[in-house]
Amino acid sequence: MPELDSRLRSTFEEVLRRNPGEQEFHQAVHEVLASLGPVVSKHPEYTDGGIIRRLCEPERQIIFRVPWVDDQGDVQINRGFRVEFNSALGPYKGGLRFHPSVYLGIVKFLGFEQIFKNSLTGMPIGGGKGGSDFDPKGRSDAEVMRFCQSFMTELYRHIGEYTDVPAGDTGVGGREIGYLFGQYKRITNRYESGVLTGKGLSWGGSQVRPEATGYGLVFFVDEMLRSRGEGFEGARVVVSGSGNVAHHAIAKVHELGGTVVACSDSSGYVVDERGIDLELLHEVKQVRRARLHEYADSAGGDVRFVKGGSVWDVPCRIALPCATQNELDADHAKTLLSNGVAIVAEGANMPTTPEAVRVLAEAGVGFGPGKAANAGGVATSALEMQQNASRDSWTFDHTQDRLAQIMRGIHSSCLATAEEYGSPGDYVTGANIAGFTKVADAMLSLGVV
Ligand code: NDP
Ligand code: 2IT
Repeated sequence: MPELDSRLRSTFEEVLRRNPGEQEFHQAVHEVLASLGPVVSKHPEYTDGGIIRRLCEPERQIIFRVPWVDDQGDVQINRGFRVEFNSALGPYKGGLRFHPSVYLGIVKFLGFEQIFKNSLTGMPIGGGKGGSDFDPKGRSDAEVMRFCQSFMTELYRHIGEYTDVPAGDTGVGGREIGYLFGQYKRITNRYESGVLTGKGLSWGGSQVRPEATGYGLVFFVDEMLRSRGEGFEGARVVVSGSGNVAHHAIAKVHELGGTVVACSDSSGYVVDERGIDLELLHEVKQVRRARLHEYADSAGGDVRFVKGGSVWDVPCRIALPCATQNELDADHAKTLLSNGVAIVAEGANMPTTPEAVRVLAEAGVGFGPGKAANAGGVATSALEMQQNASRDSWTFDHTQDRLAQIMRGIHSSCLATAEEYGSPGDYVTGANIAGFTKVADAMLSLGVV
């Protein structure tokens, strides 16, 4: 890990001491603090006012039992989390993740990232995250519904349009948001649309929200390419994952003239030189909820499935990690480099390890960090809240234009901030500092709370 500025070292040591064993949280905090050296030199009020120490301590952490009954009649117990990290800019905002790997350290890393990401969008939203160690794989629809209802039976008392607004993340899509919203509505007897985002179109959802993270990522990369005088036309692209973010990133790359030749899930990856067939991918992953080898089984021809392998072995010019944290390490980065990669941009949260980021930076590869590149999802959630508040609904084209405009704004604010702080072209420094200063200034104005 790179050295921290001496004024920030004790803050990081305090984070390590207070949050033992939460490796992902330590990593996320270190990555932000490593960018803040030039900021605290220029603005001693941020360290003197305890702003950074306060930012590293969540405002509230909620952990609860989620009991539910499976299809065999057996009682299952999961653990639920909601970390309300920072509300200086607006109500806590961030997704819910259902995955067996979820524990407090994962929720805290995601919540911490969310503070800066949400700030970068320019929308009035604070940062939070939640989820459960519930594993939806292999569970029936009825089991997922009972789980969501039990989860919301506790969560409802902590959230609200002006308090905390959850949405989806890994393992939580439109189906789960529906069950969660139904239970919230039943318990509270309120049709409070603005309490959750990612809703269905007929019950308060926004156009473009399902597509927003993947589309936003590709809009961001398009800006990165333009700043180098290039474009997507003819580019060979590899995407990891095959869920919400990956699917819509692939769609937008194809629309802009690139070809995504490979994608993955936790069982392996497929290579389809003609370009990933999104209809087939949707059928396999969303309708059948099956494993990715079924894509190759159904496609036939030269389509290959590589069990357990790394999708980063597939040569490409643009690599878009859209699966999970720490999925692209230094060895993967070296393989990508030797195959001629020019741009890596994160659709997932923290998918690239710090060592891999260093390898890519040293080689001059354009690197778009998640808190900037994947901010389109939460930005469109904020547009959904805006539509709910005004009891309005916008067209697809209008909403997509707003998203594209927000992504262009994030891109230019990253570059301008990186330049201002002496690291031209460094999107990591730009995103961390631009995201941080807005929150820090709000916290200074609001006093010690
Ligand atoms: P989904 O649940 O829709 O899809 C997740 C995909 O990643 C699946 O293909 C899954 O494979 C794969 N995956 C998950 N864990 C692993 C793993 N350990 N190894 C390999 N593959 C894995 O989630 P999303 O697409 O919504 O989220 C993907 C990433 O994007 C996450 O990091 C999330 O935090 C981030 N993100 C999501 C946003 C959103 O709006 N949804 C917004 C911003 C960021 P399998 O099916 O085998 O589990
Ligand atoms: O990581 C993320 O930004 C999300 N999962 C989306 C959060 C949201 O509130 O839309």
